Amino acid sequence: MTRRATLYADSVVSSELAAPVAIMGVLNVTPDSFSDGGRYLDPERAVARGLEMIEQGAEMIDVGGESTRPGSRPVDESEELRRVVPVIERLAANEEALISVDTTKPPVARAALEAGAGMINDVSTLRQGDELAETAAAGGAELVVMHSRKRPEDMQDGIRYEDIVREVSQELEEAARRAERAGVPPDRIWIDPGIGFAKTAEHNVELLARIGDLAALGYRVIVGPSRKSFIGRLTGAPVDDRLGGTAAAVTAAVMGGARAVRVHDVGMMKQAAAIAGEIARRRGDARA
Ligand code: HH2
Repeated sequence: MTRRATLYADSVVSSELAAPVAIMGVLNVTPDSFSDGGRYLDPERAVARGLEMIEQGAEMIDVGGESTRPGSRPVDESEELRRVVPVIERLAANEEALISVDTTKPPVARAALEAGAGMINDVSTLRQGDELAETAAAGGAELVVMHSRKRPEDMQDGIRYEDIVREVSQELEEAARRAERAGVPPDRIWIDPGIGFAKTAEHNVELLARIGDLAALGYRVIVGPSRKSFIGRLTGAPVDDRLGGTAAAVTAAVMGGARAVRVHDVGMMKQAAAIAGEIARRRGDARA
């Protein structure tokens, strides 16, 4: 069975992994993403990078044509389509991984599914209505609802939470329920705390410490801490030197019950997730 087929069949376990954790490789076909911006704008290089990550063990590849880093500018629909569709078409021909499209625009999501993607990754928590969820439902696709507030341009302004984990949980649960009402089956819905989206470093750490509260909502949890600025804030490490911090965050997420992690450094994080997943499983056995 291919990894893609295994992912669809509830369990995201690839046969060689003892622990049920899937790796989503990040592929930004953008000039301005915070860590890999400009490296994969050329479709040939983007496809080669996607295939490389699949080779390293990624079960999913998340293709994005619009940066969401704090302060980034929106991209118009035709440009986003031009960036992602040819890359998705080529990667989807590979049966080994599920291709995801990182977009908030329903027409881009529809075109991506037609090109062979099987997952929509929405960083806007369905704030713009139900169309993305309806698109996922109509295409039989998986849907990630990621927590954020406002748009990337101004999301870091006036961040306020009384209880970050409770509020993120509530907002994600509401969005996931809306997705269900729009026709997406619950076992095709993923929730994501949105590390770095309208959050301070302390908020991100708090969320990682209490991933179990999100997992308790009953949807599969995916977490994307890879190379993000909270790691720089806590350690002083520049963006191209955050492997250790990312591995620690991946470990915490998996120990808390995350079923997938969205990362740039696929091989390294596959190792971290496998070991963390194995330890979490033993800990569960010991408690049972
Ligand atoms: N983070 C980013 C983008 N999309 N999707 C999910 N589900 N979870 C995340 O944490 C997440 C995401 C931001 O990171 P990146 O894609 O590396 O950078 P940019 O937005 O600058 O392209």
